Amino acid sequence: MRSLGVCVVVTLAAAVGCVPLSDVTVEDEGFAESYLKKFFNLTEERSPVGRRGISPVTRKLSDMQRFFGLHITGTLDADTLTLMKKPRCGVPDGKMARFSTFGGDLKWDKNRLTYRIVNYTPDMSAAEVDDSMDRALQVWARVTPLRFSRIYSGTADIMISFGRRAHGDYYPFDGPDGTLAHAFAPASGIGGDAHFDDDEPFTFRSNSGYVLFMVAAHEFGHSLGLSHSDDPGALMYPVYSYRNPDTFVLPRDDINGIQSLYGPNPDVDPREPRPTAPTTPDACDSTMVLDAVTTLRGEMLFFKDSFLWRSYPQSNTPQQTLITNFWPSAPVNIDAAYESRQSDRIFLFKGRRVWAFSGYRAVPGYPKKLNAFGLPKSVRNIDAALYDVESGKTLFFVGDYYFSYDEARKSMDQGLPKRVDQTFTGLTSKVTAAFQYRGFSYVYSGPYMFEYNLRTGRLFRVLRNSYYLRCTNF
Ligand SMILES: [Ca+2]
Ligand SMILES: [Ca+2]
Ligand SMILES: [Ca+2]
Ligand SMILES: [Zn+2]
Ligand SMILES: [Zn+2]
Repeated sequence: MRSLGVCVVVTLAAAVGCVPLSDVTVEDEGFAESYLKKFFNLTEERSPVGRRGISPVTRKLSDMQRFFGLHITGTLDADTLTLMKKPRCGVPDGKMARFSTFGGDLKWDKNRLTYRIVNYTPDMSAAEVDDSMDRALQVWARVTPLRFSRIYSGTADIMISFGRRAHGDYYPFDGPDGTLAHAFAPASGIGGDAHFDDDEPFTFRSNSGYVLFMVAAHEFGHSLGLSHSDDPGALMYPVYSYRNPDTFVLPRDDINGIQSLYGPNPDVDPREPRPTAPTTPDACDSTMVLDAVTTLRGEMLFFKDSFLWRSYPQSNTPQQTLITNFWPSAPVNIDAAYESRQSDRIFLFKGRRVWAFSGYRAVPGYPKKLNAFGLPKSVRNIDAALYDVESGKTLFFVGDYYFSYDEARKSMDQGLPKRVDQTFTGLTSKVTAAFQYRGFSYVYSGPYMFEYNLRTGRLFRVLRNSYYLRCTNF
């Protein structure tokens, strides 16, 4: 069982703005226990609670909470249960680490590996399946000495097949959702093989269904000896997230992982320009400059690069996730964001374009141009946006100036733009993000956050990013 990489890849099931569960039922407790057994090696033994009163369930709950960056309570709280209910990869998450490997000698002792696509899914054309598998293997070949060649008969190191339910190993699939695929760590025989659950809707590049290339790239990570990472940006994170297969670049954490087993690619020409491997922003980095901040149905969202953190009042711990997990069609590296209470929409700005979402749903007709908000054509991008609940106006920060947009009249206010420092005393450097929360307006400049009363213009405090976006490292 040690070589098993059962991978359940996952959909984001928690609703935007969902209300965390308040009551844990007996059913939930049973569910949680089987989750911990499956993924955190909770053993069946019903040993009496130790002298110090820490039960095995409490210990494993704490392990799980640590792995996923949740608040460590050792109890089955709402955040923990919500995370457990997301379908996920079946490989146990034992180690609390960025990348990890299956350990020991579970790696290939040769760099030339063969693969064979044994059968196909009806969801896609054979050419699309071939292409997805080939590119998924190249993801790993690009950063290692590993080379893959395809064979069409006989036994390959990596046998790739589609199946449903019981499919010839002792790990039957579970029907739609839940487990999407699984793969076995390097070894002879079934080792290295990757199986895909044909009860899933696989797709070539659409954001509905599961992108086969992404699922396969993750599984082949197991086939080569990687286990799961707790880095939410890593390909080897246990939870499936949609990413655009055409622009996917293997994250730094996965590169570090695979190179710890096989070393770097000797064929890389260092002069050749390559896309930089993305790293996952860290809330504990006190110098981090956020791209944008907004509320969304009572939560706070903090944007940085391809990620957002969501923080809801009931929770101590901001949850980091890919922006595309929320909204597959959303831009990344955004300039600004705000929530209009009037229309119950969130707007994301990047360059001259603006996207609109209502909950998880993309609002038809978007992206639109900035001038849909009455901003002059000369504005190429905005730095920040802030929706003022009291006046129903949205402030757009552009360089040293800001504009004011009336959400009800859907037009720009007269007499603007105004200088930022005229209204926001003490703010002398560039505005980088802004939002309003519980009656106060927060204007960010770099890693600092200025707290204002917008009506009086009074500056109350200068705070750090971490005031709301808490660093939860322990
Ligand atoms: Ca094999
Ligand atoms: Ca399944
Ligand atoms: Ca910004
Ligand atoms: Zn996995
Ligand atoms: Zn299988």
